[in-house]
Amino acid sequence: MYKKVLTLDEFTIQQLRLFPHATGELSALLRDIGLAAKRIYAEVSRAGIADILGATGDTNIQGEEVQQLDLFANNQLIAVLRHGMSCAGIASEEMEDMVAFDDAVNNNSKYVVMFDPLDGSSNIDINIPTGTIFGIYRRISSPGAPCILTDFLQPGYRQVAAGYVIYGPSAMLVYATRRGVNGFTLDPAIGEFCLSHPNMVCPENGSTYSINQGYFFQYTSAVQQYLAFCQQGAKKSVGYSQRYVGSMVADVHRTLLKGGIFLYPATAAKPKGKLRLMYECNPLAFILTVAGGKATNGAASILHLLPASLHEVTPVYMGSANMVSALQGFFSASGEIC
Ligand code: P6P
Repeated sequence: MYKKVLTLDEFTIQQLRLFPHATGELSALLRDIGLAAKRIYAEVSRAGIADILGATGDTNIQGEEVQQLDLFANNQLIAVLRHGMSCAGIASEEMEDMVAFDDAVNNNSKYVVMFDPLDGSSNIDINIPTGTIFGIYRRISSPGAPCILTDFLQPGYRQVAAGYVIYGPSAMLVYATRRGVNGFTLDPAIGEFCLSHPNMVCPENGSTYSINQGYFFQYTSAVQQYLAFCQQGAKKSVGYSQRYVGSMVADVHRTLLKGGIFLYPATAAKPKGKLRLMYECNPLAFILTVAGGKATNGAASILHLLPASLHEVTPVYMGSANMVSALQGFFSASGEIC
C-alpha cells in the first residue's frame, strides 16, 4: 500500500486549512526558505566539483573568513525572500546591517527573517555537514513602511517560527511553530522536502555531551565540574559519550533526535561566548524548547534574553531537559552568574 508522504508545500497548506484565519504568509515564507535551501544544497553537494570552494578573501562582521558558499547561500535566501510576498526584511550573519525590502508589496508584509545562511561553512572543504539556521518574527513597526531595526531586536520567545536545514548525507529541513516541530527530508527523485519526522520530541535524557574539549582549561569551574561528572558518569556505566562535529546545526540536530546536551560556554578568549544569539542560539533554542528540551545561557532562558544588537553572542547550553537542569545545578552550586 503506497503511503502518502506530504511534501513541505502540502504540509504548510494543510496547516493553513486547519487554521482558516491564517493569511498564508507564514506558509509561503517557509516554502520560500525551502526553495532557497534546495538551491544551496545543490551547490554544497557539488562543492568539491564546482569552483565554489574556499574563501572570498573577505572577512565578515564576526571577523571570520567569508567562504564563497557563505555568499552564495546568503544571496539565495535574500533573493527568494525579497521576491516573495511575506517578508519585510532580513538580517544575516554575513551582513553588518539589516536589509529592508523597501517596496510596496514587502512593506506590507508582516514578518521579518533572521538567518545564518551557512553555519559551519569552514567544514565544507572536509565534507562535514553544514546548515542554514533561521528565525521568523512578526514585525513590530506598522506595515506600509520599511521595516526597522526594532523589528529584529526581539527576544527569542517572540519567534513565530524557527528552523534549520542540515546539509549532510541528505538535506533535512526542521522547523517549529508553537504547534510543534516537524522534519522534512529532501527526496532527490522529486526535488521536494518530504515529511519524514512528524511531531519531533527531544528525549528528556540522552547519553552524549557535545563540547569542544580543547578549551577545557578556559572554562569556568562549574563547566569543568560538569564535564568531569559526564566523564565519571561513564565509569558508573551511565554511558555519557562525547560527540562534537564542530558544526552547530549537526551537533544540535543529533541532540534533538537522540537527546543529549550541546555546550558552547564562555572561554577566556571569548568571555561572552562565540555563538550568535539572534540567528544561531534563538532559532535552535526555540525548536528544542517546543520539542520539550531546554536552552539556557547558564543563568537565564536563551529565549528570554533581550538583544541589544544583531550580532551579539552568548554562552549556550541546550538539549535534553534533564541534562540541562543537571548542568544548571552545577552553576547554582558554584554561585556562577554567566
Ligand atoms: P569551535 C562553526 O564555525 C561554529 O560557528 C558553529 O557551527 C560551531 O558549533 C562552532 O562554531 C565551533 O566552534 O570553537 O569549537 O571551532
